[in-house]
Amino acid sequence: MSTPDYAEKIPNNVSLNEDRRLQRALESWQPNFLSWWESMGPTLPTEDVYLRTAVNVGREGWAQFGHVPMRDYRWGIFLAEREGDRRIAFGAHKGEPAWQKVPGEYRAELQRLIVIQGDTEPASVEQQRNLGATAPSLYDLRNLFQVNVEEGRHLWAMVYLLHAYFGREGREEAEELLHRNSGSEDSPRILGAFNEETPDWLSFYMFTYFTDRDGKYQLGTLKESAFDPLSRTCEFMLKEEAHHMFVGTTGVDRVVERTAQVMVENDTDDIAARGAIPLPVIQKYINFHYSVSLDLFGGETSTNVANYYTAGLKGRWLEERRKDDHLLASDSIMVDALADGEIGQTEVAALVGLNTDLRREYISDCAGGVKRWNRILEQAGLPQRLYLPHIAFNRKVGAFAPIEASPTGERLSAGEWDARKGQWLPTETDKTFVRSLMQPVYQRGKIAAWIAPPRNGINGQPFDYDYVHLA
Ligand code: BYC
Repeated sequence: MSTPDYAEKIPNNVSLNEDRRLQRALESWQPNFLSWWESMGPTLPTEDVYLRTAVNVGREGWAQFGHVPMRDYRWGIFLAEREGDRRIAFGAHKGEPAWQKVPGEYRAELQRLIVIQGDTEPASVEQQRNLGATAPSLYDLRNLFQVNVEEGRHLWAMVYLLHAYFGREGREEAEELLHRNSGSEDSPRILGAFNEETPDWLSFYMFTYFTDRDGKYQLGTLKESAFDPLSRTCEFMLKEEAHHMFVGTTGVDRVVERTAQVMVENDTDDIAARGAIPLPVIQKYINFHYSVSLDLFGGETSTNVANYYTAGLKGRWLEERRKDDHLLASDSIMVDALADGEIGQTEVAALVGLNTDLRREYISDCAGGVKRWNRILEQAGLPQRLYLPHIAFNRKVGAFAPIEASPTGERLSAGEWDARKGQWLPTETDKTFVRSLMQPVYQRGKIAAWIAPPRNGINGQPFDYDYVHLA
């Protein structure tokens, strides 16, 4: 029997062909991944899709574009190049050389972080699997599939780490990543937002804006990790992640643009009957996706995160640009909290407040999108504005989980919340309406009536390019 050429079969820059044990382990995982992709991945049958495939890690030419059948997409393993003498930038091991192996004392925590990260990647593919059936254009359909295959590659990235560095337990966890499923009663995905549905394209753009952005920030903190292979993997994943957020940002831009246009043309806010999405519905979708994404950062205070930081496993956003001692042992931070039952803040040790620190970075980034969308409204001459709801609104994790609050931060009783939540979160009627607009448009250069076309195509191609060939 000839030896399979894994350097070919699984494109990689980790010298897979020099490690037969690892090759075999990944060989036995690969068919399981493919059968997961077949049963839980995109449902719309396609012949091929104009996809970007990662082929290298340098600054230039790291990806190539071309029409490929999705099943033949090359899910490769790519780590950013190794920095010669990388030193740990924070925590108790600050200044020591970055680790090339997993220290025994931190094995369990590192494995847990990698499993949580890995679990989100296939979850999002599962959440988005039916969206192809209602794509507003071939351009959008292609972007959906691009996001899907890259989330698949990010799963590979985490599975590589589990297989290469965590022995039998790591291999078992890699199997579990294919067995848990988004929304499953028996074995759901680990984090809350990844068990929610993505049933329509407005949800998809909101998800790629708000939830993929959590991915950006979490990957940014893992990129600081003392465990060098994790750091290098995350660095490369962030490159792909940028496109996912572009899809979200410009997707919401285009929905708002079309809404504004229809409002102005008809001189009314009541545009549902005219086939566009009313601003209050867009606001409710923002409220939902933003609040469930805030939950993804964990509690406002967390001893887990303090331990991760001190151990050097997970840093802060842009750790090396912070002007402090990178130990934080004697610092404090004000975190959002219930103070005497009121929504307020309290002072805690900086280390236990690190989830809050990261969430704040994320929140100010999110505000950028709202500013863009409001500029679109302003340019259309409309007085309405979109906003981010209060941090205590609709929270299921952390300090505000036990209470209810309005989008402006007014504390509510359970009864008031029940009576009013339909004003703030998408109701069944809103969702049914949005879904009713979701009719597929598969003709080249055509677009659904509820969204504006993009300004530019992908990789210099025009909007009317044949981005997807349906089967
Ligand atoms: N749902 O100590 P705490 C992405 C659990 S997205 C359910 O405050 P910690 C992507 C928590 O596990 C990025 N449970 O939490 C985006 C803990 O359980 P134990 C994904 C939750 O550990 C789009 C307990 O509650 N990556 O890449 O400080 C498409 C107490 O919590 C949730 C990561 O998240 C929740 N939302 O922080 C595709 C990075 N939140 O210990 C991909 C890795 C918390 O009591 N993960 N819990 O059993 C981490 O850094 C941290 O584990 C978390 C939580 C930030 C998630």
